[in-house]
Amino acid sequence: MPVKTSMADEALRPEISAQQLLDLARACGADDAGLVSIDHPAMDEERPHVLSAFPSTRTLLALVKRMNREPVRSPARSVANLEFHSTGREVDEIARRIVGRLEDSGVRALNPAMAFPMETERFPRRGWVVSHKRVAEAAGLGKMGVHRSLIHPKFGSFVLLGCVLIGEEVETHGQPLDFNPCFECKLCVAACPVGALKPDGYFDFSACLTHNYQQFMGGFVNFVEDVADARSARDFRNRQSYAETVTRWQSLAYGPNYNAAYCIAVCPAGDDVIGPYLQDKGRHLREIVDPLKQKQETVFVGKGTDAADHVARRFPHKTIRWVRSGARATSIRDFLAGAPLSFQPGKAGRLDAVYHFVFTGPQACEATMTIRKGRLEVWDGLHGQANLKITADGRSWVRFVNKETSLFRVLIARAVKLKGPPQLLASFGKCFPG
Ligand code: B12
Ligand code: SF4
Repeated sequence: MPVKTSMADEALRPEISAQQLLDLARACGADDAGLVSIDHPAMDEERPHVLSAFPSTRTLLALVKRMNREPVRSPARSVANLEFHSTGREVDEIARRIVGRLEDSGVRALNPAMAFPMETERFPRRGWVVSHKRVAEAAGLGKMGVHRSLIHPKFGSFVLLGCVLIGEEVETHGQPLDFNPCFECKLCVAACPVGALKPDGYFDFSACLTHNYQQFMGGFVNFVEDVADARSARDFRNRQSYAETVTRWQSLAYGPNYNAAYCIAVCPAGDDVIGPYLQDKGRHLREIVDPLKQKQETVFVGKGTDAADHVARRFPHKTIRWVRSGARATSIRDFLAGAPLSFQPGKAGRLDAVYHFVFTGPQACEATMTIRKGRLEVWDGLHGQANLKITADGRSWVRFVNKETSLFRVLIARAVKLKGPPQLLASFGKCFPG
């Protein structure tokens, strides 16, 4: 590809224009593309992760690839997942092709994965190198809707995202959209089998992860532990059904077996999508939303979770399969970072309390958690007047939250000490049933 090279002392530094990069993205197969500077304020949270993967990053080239709509809408998971995987592979190939072409022109660039593989030694904290949603939003390629996925103004929710990190500055960047294609119809809220999406925009991360990602990542760990714990083949079959074991094989052989992506399937937003919906909303419900809601299927939920209540109330024809949480804290850092992700607003009810945590030992640190009006806030350090103060050896606390030891044992061993009413610890536990 043509690259402008400046004269004499600048000759070693190739110059590339914004338009050349956007044209290159399209030539390599992207359906849309946009540019963001690494210095953009929207990149504040991403910057350290991006620079740690590619310290020379100056510009991010956001990529959009559209998915075919009907396969994504199908109640047949094999069909929808094939579309996700095929488009996902295309995104990775497009990004890799761009990097190759840039490298041939003397421009340094790097392609983070579309989704997998991830930096799994950081699981269950942040495993991804860069948040493609954030880059795409900042580049003006769409906005996140109620369902938390990016909605492209033309292709709607039926897109997968990628990006290329580029070691050069460009003269112009994209501008975020001045409107959100999401028009808050809440069809995504109604279709989600585990109620992960709330009408007010709250996202129950653990409900989504536990059901949707049951056959891989943390769900796979649970599967392996069942293999290890089983006393015989018959005992194992009581823990994992024949179909579940085969599904896990399929996930390993052909790619993650997502159990639902109904939030994307039912979304009518986007210029290419909305026409038929506006013409006949009843037909959209009958032909696209209802088959997913009415599908008789297994739904994976943790005991005592909001998701379990939701399935029983909204989808009694679906079969509940009780499972352990897919995400697990292995350190105090994980516990503090993961608390907002596993918090269950429905279980918090009217609880209004401030918790102080003082962790001792190698993982020593202090933190405050406030639960009020069904919301959890977590801060470093001790703030405000505590209703319950918990002083705990970090390792024992992690074992306790993972249910590897009981509260009785850690209290007797004085590995955990409470100052305040112990029933507040029970109320706290109910908010994190996983
Ligand atoms: C982590 C992740 C997930 C997590 C969390 C989703 C989320 N809302 O962030 C889970 C496992 C639940 C998930 C599920 C799905 N995902 Co996903 N996922 C990602 C990933 C790796 C990063 C997401 C991200 O940017 N988070 C950061 C911020 C911007 O997200 P947020 O919504 O503002 O806030 C949430 C997260 O920060 C999360 N969070 C905060 N801390 C942590 C820590 C951990 C460990 C995790 C996991 C999450 C997490 O909690 C916040 C509140 O919900 C991207 C790939 C990538 N590298 O970008 C794909 C991506 C977002 N996923 C995608 C898809 C398609 C899905 C599924 C449809 C999968 C499927 N086929 O069934 C579902 C849809 C769920 C939904 N409604 O959001 C697409 C979305 C495409 C689009 N149009 O936007 C992406 C962009 C992959 C891609 N390259 O196209 N996903
Ligand atoms: S289904 Fe409706 S509410 Fe949900 S993201 Fe799409 S437009 Fe927004």
